[in-house]
Amino acid sequence: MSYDLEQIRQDFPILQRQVYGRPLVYLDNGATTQKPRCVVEAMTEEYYNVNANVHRGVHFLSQKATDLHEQSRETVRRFLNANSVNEIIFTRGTTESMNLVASCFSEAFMQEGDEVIISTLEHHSNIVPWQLAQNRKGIKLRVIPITDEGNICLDEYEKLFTNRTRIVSVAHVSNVLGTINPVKEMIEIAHAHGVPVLIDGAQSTPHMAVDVQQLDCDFIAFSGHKMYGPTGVGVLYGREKWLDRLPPYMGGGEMIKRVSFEQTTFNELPYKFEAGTPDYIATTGLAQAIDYVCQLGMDSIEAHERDLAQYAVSRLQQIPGMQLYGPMAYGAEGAGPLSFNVEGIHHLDMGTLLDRLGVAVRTGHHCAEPLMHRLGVDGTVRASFGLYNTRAEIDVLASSIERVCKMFA
Ligand code: 7TS
Repeated sequence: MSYDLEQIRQDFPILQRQVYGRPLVYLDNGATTQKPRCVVEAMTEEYYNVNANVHRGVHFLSQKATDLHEQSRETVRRFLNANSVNEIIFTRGTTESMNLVASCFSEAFMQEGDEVIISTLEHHSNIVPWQLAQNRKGIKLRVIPITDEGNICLDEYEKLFTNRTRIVSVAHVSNVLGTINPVKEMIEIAHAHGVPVLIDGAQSTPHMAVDVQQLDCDFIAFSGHKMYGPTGVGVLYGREKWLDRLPPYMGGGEMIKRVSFEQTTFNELPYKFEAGTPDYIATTGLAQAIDYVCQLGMDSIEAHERDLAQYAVSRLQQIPGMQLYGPMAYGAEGAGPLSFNVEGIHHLDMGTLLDRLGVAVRTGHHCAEPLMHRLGVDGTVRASFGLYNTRAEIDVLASSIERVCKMFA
């Protein structure tokens, strides 16, 4: 642990509040994270003192706002170690980034009968956009199975490649099981077949260093709000050679060079994919959040969250009737999210009663219904950790689960 946890917690005002008269124990970071003061303050400061639309004004404020917005893009580039800012597209979040690729890639490169490979443990935002493409273009989804422990079957993955495979699209980290997929290896395999790879980085970028050149991925998507930044902004990284060849996603201002009723030409990267006024206040907040986590160090954050997750596994495993899901339940290292059910207690009841004890967790299918079918459950309780959580909070989680169990006994 190389940062001062108690001091860090002071940066997040919400962590000082109570719910139902109890201290808040916020363990729903997989859904969204809390915001440090610096993020909110940078956004407020921009609204109060800089606000103007970007890329279109000659006046002072517009140029200032544009500078801030483009500096934020450079911050994201550095964060991902991308080659160029042309490869950083601002979107509304992971969902929009995934839809952009599914829509534009299938439009440009997929014919009826062509195939996309996804996995059993995907979030709906990496399933449904491909099904929309299936409806439009007649493409096929091939699904990598998982083991009972919740790991991707790599052998089966390799067998799914055919001469119709056009793209692989997989999560880096499962939002339900915390499985860390071997994406580097999966990318190597895909590239050996001449197939590009889209990574859903929603649950990895907040928790570990992600280097697009080291991974050698072709696309990666993530959300600002899951990594201590604001809602409404996310990123799509795309290799320039692919982005250049994709058609635009939405039409409108900013994404064009010249428009006439006869013919329109499109803007250069990254603007070709950024129709309309971007949420330039949110990009400022996102850049602040990135600076914040980088100052703590992604490796320190990962080490801390691994410790928390390991500790949570050891505490929860002692509870009678506890069923933990995913690789961490079988001894694998990981930083969470951690899913569980307790025998005889519905996940919704567990979540509702934990809430009354001040513990915020998520319950249900976690937007991963096919994974629920594979696990043979209709939902789980999920605790997901952030950089500010403490071992003491895990103790509260464990003792609160025990209290709920007693109520049901
Ligand atoms: N992909 C993964 C792996 C996710 O966990 C999520 C959100 C998304 C994509 C979509 O992100 P968005 O920011 O565009 O909504 N996951 C969750 C969750 O696990 N609980 O609430 C949202």
